[in-house]
Amino acid sequence: MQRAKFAVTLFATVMAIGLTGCGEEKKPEAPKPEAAASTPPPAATVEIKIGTVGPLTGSIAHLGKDNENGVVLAIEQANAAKITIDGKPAHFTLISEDDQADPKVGTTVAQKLVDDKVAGVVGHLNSGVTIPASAIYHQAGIPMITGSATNPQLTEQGFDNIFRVVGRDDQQGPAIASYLAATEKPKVVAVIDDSTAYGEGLADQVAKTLKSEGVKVLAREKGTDKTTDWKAVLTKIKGEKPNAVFFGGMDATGGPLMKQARELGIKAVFAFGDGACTDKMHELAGEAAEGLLCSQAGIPPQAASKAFLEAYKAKFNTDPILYAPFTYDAANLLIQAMKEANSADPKKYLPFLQKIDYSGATGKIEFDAKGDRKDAEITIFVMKNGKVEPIAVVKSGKTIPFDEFMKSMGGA
Ligand code: ABU
Repeated sequence: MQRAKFAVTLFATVMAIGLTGCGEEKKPEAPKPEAAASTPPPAATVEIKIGTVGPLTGSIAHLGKDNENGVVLAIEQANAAKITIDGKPAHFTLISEDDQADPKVGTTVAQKLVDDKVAGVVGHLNSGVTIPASAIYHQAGIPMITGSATNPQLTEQGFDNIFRVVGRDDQQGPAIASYLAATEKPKVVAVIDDSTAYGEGLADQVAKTLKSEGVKVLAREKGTDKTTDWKAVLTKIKGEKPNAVFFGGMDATGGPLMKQARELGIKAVFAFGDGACTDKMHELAGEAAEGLLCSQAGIPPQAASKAFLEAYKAKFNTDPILYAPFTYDAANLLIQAMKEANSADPKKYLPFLQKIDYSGATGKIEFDAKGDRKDAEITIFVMKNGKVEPIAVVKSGKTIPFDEFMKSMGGA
C-alpha cells in the first residue's frame, strides 16, 4: 500500500522533538535557575493532530490533492494566528493519509489516524470509502467532517460525530435532473453509473427524478471506477437513440466516456454530477466535453471568499479545482469548536461542533441533527471553452441564475 504522509508545522524544533498525542500538553523545559526569578516560564504548548485523508495516488489524485490543500492552508493559518486553548498556545500538526479511493485501504488508514490519536479528521473524499471509515471514527469518538462525500447514507447512520459541509445526492440528483429536463426537454435518457456508492446512488436519484417528470429512462448501464473503455456500453445505448445521457461517476472515467460517445457519433446532451464536474473533463475529452451539463454539491470554488481564494493562490500558485474551499472550512470548523470548548479533547469539543454557527469561506455553516450542512447549495454548470462555468444555483428549492446569486452574496 502506498501512503503519502507529511506534517505541516511552523516550528522545525517541534518536529525535532517529535509529536505528542491529541491535545496532549508538552511540558516546557525547566527554566535555568537564574532566569526563573525574573521571567515567567514559557507556557506549555498544546499539540493537536488533525488528520486529512483522500486519494493522493491514482486516477483522481488531483481531487484528493485539492481536498488536502484546503486543510493544509487552514492549519498553516491557525498556527500563524497563535491560537490559545485552555490558556496555552496551540500548535496544530497535519497528518495526511492516502486512501487510494479504495474502501479497504480507507478503513486501514482510518484506524491508523485513530491510533495516531488525531483530534479530528477532514475526509474522506469518496462516499464509498467515507461510509465504512466513518464507523471507525465513530467507535473512537473522533469527529470527522467530509468536504466532498455526498451519498446520503453517510449521515443516515445515526453517528453523532460525523459531519458533511457539502450537499447530499438526494439534493444534487433532483437538481441536475430537473435542470436537464427543464432546459433540454429530453424524451429518452440513458443513465450509466460506475458501480460505486456515489455513482450508483446519484444515478438512482437522477433516474427517479426524471421518471417523476415523465421522462423515459432506459435500463441502467454500468461500468466501474476503473473503466476507461466504454465502447460496448455506448454502442448499446446508441441503438436506443437517447436525447440525453447521465453518468454517475468521477472525471477520470467520465472524460473517456464522453470522448468515446462523440467518436461513436452520439449527439445526446451529457449531464454528470460533481465527481465529473471539473475542467479535467476538457483535458480528458477535449472538444467532446463542450456543452456538458453538470452539478457540484455546493457553491462553485470561484464564489468562495476573496480572502480564501487569494491565500490559496498565494500558497499553491493555482486555483481550487472543486472542493478545497469546503475542506478548508471543515478544518476551520474543527479548530473553531476546539476554541469554543477551550479543549482539543474530542469528547469536550464535539458538542460545540454539533451546535456550531460559523461563517466560512463557503458561507454560513450550521449542521442539522444528522450532521448535514443546513440549506446547502447545489450549483449547475456548463462546459464552455474548456472550463466548467456556473450558470445557476439551487438553494432552498429555488433555482437562481448564477449572477443573481453572486449579487445576493455581495459579490460580482
Ligand atoms: N461527491 C463527489 C465524489 C465523492 C463521492 O461522494 O464519492
